[in-house]
Amino acid sequence: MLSSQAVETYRRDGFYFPIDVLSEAEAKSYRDSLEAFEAGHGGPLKGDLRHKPHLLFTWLNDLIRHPRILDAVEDVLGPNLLCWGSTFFIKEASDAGFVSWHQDSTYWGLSSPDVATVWIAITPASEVNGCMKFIAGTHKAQVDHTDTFHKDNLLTRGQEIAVEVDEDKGVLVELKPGQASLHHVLLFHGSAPNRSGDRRIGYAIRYIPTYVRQIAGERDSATLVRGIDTYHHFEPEPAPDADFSPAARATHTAITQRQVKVLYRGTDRAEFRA
Ligand SMILES: O=C(O)CCC(=O)C(=O)O
Repeated sequence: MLSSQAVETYRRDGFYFPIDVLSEAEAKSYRDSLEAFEAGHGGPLKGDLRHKPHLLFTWLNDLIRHPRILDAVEDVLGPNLLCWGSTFFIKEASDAGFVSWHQDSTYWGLSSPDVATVWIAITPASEVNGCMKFIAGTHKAQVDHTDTFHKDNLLTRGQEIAVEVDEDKGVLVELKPGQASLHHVLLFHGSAPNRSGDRRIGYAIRYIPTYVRQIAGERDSATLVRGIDTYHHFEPEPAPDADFSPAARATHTAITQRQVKVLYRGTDRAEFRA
């Protein structure tokens, strides 16, 4: 899927984009599915429903296995792949929500930096609506973070990088609906508020090779999406039998409650905020 030059760019810079995954019409149908659910359930998707929603909705469980996505991820992480997580990053129109500069690795508790995110634009992602910004070449080492718990920060702890970030070097990750970016778990990235009149919707999927382990918390779970898992470091996760079914909700609640303990370890919080 990725050219050798694209793989080299990913290894050198810690990211690569754009990758054409869905057509604009397919991206629109994902938006429609999300918004049909929201319309029947009291408004914008919130809290734990934004996390691991592929365990709740069949259409997202299909998306995490999309061959074009997995082909690109295989090019950088190899053939045996688990989906460890996924998150909707939704910024409402003219909303103060933002994402501080951070490295994903900071609180995930994973044993290796061989972790990649595919962020799919369900709506356009532009400078005006608060697309992500990446800083090339910052994926070589973990740096310290400070937890701010800022009310408008979309990250769990509002964590931000504690060293100076040269914002002028930020590369705008502008994407059309259906396009994706790929970024390394150590890459410095963040995003500004949405100043447009429409929602900005992105769906971030986190992939790991099967040899990675959870080293920070209780036993963790993940979904095998390609190849074979000879390590069994993660409990296998069931795909939802139907959208938002009682069984899918029970599984999702149990799994996200366990995950929240890892993400908030060392604090007195135990609930996803955004
Ligand atoms: O959607 C955003 O603006 C930020 C997403 C992000 O931080 C991530 O996918 O790791």
